[in-house]
Amino acid sequence: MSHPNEPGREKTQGLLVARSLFSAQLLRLCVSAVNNPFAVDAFTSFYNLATQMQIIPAIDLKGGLCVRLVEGREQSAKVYDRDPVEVARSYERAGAQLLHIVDLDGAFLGAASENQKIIRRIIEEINMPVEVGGGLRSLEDIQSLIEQVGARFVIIGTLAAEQPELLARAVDQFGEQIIVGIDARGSSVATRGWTEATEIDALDLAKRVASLGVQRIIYTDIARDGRLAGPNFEMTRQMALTSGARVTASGGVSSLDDIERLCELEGDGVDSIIVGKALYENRFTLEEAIRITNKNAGEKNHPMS
Ligand code: AMZ
Repeated sequence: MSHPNEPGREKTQGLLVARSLFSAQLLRLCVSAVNNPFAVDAFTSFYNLATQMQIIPAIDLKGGLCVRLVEGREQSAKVYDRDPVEVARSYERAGAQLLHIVDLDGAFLGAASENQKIIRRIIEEINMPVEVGGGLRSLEDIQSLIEQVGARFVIIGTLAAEQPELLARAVDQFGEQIIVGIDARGSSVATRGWTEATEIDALDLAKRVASLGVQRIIYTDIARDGRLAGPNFEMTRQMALTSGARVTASGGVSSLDDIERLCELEGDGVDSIIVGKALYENRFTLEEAIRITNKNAGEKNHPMS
């Protein structure tokens, strides 16, 4: 008979605890899927996203066109494509599993903009799920984006920094469909289209939103966004370690080497990478980036081969 303190027994107990936690998570997701039909697909993508590092292509919309800004400055907008629906289709053909869309007019205005019509068309035309942010400042905005426009996930920046109690209600209602965008200059969070500097520390905000139940944070180093100078690896890593939430790296990704290096942060909780300008500027293709993450996942599963 084995003794309660034997290592084998501890291992079995550990496995049992892990299994029951996993079952509890499954149950929670099933219940939320029944209560909220929009969560059914979120359930699927939860596992897709969890299996290996994801490359998430970005479409930033301004006046209905695909643009990129430099460090988020409205005046720096450069139009890269006039047909966002076709850009989205091309990303899907290249193998993306999730599309990131920012309604820049919404972020600057603080309200949903005309871009939502295009976002709805994109969602109708493609099969992959879409995460959308920019200008969501109330529960109604969030609900409408999910239920009327069809966003799988919504990204909340300003509201998360300014109204934590409202964020908590959004998380209660929409669970893991709520993603918080933490955009920072240095260590300080910026809001309202990045036009307002706050005194909120980015890592403190990450901890706070995670304690409210937020499971995913998209971290952007504003000083690197649109500059193709490489992401802020250390801060991205710290964001994941400090909060315990899963983190999407964003801002500055410029080369396949950046992708390789971000893959090294997977163990710390960084599980996805947003790529924007580098694709438009042909620094590398989406297929090449995805190939790197596939190779990495293969090596993880078969370390000796
Ligand atoms: O480039 C900008 N000036 C900018 C931008 N890309 N401003 C906001 N955003 C994005 C954030 C996040 O995804 O990265 O909009 C979302 C947050 O918007 P809001 O309105 O909730 O703060």
